[in-house]
Amino acid sequence: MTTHPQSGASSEEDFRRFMLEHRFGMDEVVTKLNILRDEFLHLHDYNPIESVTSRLKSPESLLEKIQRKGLDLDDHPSFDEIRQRVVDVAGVRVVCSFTSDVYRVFDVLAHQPDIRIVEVRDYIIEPKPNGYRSLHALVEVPVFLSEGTRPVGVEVQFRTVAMDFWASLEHKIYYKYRREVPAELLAGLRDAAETAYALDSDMERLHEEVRGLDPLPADVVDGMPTESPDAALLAALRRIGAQPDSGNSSTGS
Ligand code: 0O2
Repeated sequence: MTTHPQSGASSEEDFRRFMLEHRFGMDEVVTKLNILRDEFLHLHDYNPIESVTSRLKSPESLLEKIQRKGLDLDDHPSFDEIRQRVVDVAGVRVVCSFTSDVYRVFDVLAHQPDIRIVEVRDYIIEPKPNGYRSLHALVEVPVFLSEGTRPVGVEVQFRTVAMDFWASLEHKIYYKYRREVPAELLAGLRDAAETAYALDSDMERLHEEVRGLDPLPADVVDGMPTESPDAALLAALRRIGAQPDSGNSSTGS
């Protein structure tokens, strides 16, 4: 049976299968991360995971990336070739509070016995020239189908809130200007990326300092304003002091 992405009925079925397998793999990884998040939330005094989201590449975006990766559709590349070149058909994004959390959550996931780490790209230590920072891990997870087990590749992006804020703005600008972003905007984005990274470093330092202190009393935490320019700092203090997000206002002691 041919596995051409664009010809004939069997290809349509192959394409459906290709996308479904990626969705299953993505769902497996999301479940793993949500379990970790719930465990941290309910059984530990600190939750490093702010959010877990996922997306399957749209057919249009997949076609565009197949071409960007140098595959010629006229050559009818097989789904195996596409799988090898386009590794982010299934994508999961984990947003963490602090940079150290990014590595901590990655490490916990990477040590799960059914996860195989295929490749890691550390754009935090080595940001892209435009300022983009994130930790990218290509993982392989087994998907159990009626006909057997299939390893599926999923790209997991780990980043902080500040990195995520920057990346979503950059993504919007990139598409607004159809990839022809004016030079001064590019320079502004690079500066903003540095500012975001400096904020991450400051918050990390404060977080470490606060962690070394006794937990804050509940009445102090409850009296903290919720709207403030330092909302992120307050959120960190609250998390350490009393977990108000989970509706629990105990001191955590
Ligand atoms: P979308 O819309 O998220 O699906 P390579 O040619 O190997 O260097 P590749 O294969 O794109 O590049 O891999 P890389 O660099 O790991 O990027 C994979 C995904 O990371 C991208 O997917 C984006 O989601 C995100 N990403 C990478 N670089 C940037 C960046 O500079 N800015 C932003 N905002 N996101 C980035 P897609 O398919 O490009 O996009």
